[in-house]
Amino acid sequence: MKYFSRCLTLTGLIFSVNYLMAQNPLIRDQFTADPSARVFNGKVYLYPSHDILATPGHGKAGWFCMQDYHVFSSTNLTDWTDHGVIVSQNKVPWADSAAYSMWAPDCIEHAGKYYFYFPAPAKPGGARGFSVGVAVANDPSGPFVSQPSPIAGIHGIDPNVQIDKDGQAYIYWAQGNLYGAKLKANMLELASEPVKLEGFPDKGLKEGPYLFERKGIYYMTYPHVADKIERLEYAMSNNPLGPFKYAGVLMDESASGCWTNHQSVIEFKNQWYLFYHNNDLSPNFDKNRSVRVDSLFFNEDGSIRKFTPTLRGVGVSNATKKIEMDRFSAKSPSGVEIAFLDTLNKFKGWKTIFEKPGSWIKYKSVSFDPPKLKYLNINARSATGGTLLISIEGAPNKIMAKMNIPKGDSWSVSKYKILSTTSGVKNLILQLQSSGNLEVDWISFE
Ligand code: FUB
Repeated sequence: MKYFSRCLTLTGLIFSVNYLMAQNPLIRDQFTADPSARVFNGKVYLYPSHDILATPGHGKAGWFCMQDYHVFSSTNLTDWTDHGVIVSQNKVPWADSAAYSMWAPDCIEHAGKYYFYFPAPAKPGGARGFSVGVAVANDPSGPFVSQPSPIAGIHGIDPNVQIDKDGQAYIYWAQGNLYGAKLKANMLELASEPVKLEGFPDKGLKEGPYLFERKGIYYMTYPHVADKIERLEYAMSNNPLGPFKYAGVLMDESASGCWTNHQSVIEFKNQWYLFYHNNDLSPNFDKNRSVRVDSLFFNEDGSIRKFTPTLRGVGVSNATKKIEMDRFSAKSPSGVEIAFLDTLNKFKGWKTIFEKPGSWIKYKSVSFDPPKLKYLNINARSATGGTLLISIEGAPNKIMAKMNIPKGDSWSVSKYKILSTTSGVKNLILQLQSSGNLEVDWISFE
C-alpha cells in the first residue's frame, strides 16, 4: 500500500487525512464502489460507496454492507486524498442505523452549496425499501449535514443529479428501471412527477443512472444485466428526461466476474474519464469492490468509443515515486504473472513475477522530472537469482539499467546506476534477460 497519513487535531477532534498514490484500483486501503466523480473548483472529487465486510450483528453476511461514505479528492487523478467519513448511517435522522445499506451516492454543487444524495432504508415504520436522502455542505469535502427526511416521492436507489444549461436540476434513480424528475431550486424536493425513462432495453435489471451532457447531447449511462452480470450501456437524447435512444455497450461484463458495475463520467482538463468499479482487492467476494478510472473517447458522430478497462489507469507517474509495474499497460503473452504480495492482506497490493527469458511488462507515461536521474531502485526478490533490463519503449537497444538480482528469500531494495539517462514522459519496459524466477514489487528513480 503506497500511502502515508497524518492526523490533525482541531478543537479536540481528530481528523485523519490520508494521501494515496495509485493507479487502478485508485483507493488501496479500503473498499470503494459506485464512484460518482465530480469536478469542483478545479479538483476531482470522488464520492463512492464504502463496502465493508459484514460481521455478526453488523450487516448481512455474503451481501453488500456499507455504513458510511468517504470523499476523496485529487488534482491529477493519480494522488488521492481521503477526507474521511462525510455521512454515516447513524447520523442520518430518518435512516435505519442497522441497515448497513448506504448504496451508490452522488454529489452536486448549486449556488455555492454541495448536495450529497444517497439511498438508504428508512427506520422501521418509515417507507419500505430504499429512500433517497440529501446532506448539505459548504465545501465538497464536508462537513455534510443530513436533512431530517428523505426526498418525498422517490423510492429507489442510485440517485444521480444533473443541472442543465438553463439551471434546471434533474434527479434520476433506479428501481429495476430508470426514473427521473425535475428538482426544485432548493435541490431538496421534486418539482415534477417522476417518470419512467424510455428507450432502454426492456429485459434485465437496469440501475446506476448517470447522465451527462456533451455538445447538446444528453448521454444516459447505466449498468444493465443483459445476460448474467452487469455491463455498462448508454443511450442518447436531446432532452434530459428523454425519450432516449439506446446507443450501445460502453463496457463489457467484467472479466473477473464482478456482478455489479457502476459508472460516472467527467471531463477534466480537456479529457473525458469513465469511473467504474471492479473487485480487484477482493477477487473471491464481489461485494467488496474497488474504484477505477480510465480515459473515455468519443467518435465524430457523438457516439462513445467502446471502453477497454486497464490496470494502468490514467495520469502521469513521476519517476522518483514508486512505480508499480504490476499496474501494467501491456505485457508479453506468456512468462509474466501478477499476484498479490500477501494473499492474507490484499491491501498490500501486487507484484510482478517474471518466469521466462525475454518476458516483459510495459508501464506507460512516466515523467522523468527532474531529468537525467542517475540511479534506479528496485524492490525485488528471486528464488533463483537472475537479470532484469529496463529500457524505454522505442529504444530497445538503449538499456537504461541492468539489474542482477541475487538469489534470496527476502524482499530487498537494490540501487543500480543508470546507463542511459532520459527526460520527458516515457513508457518503460522491464524485461527478464536471464532465465530464473524474479519478483518485483516496485521501481523508482533518483
Ligand atoms: O453498491 C450497491 C449497489 O450495487 C449499487 O447501488 C448498485 O448500483 C450496484 O453497484
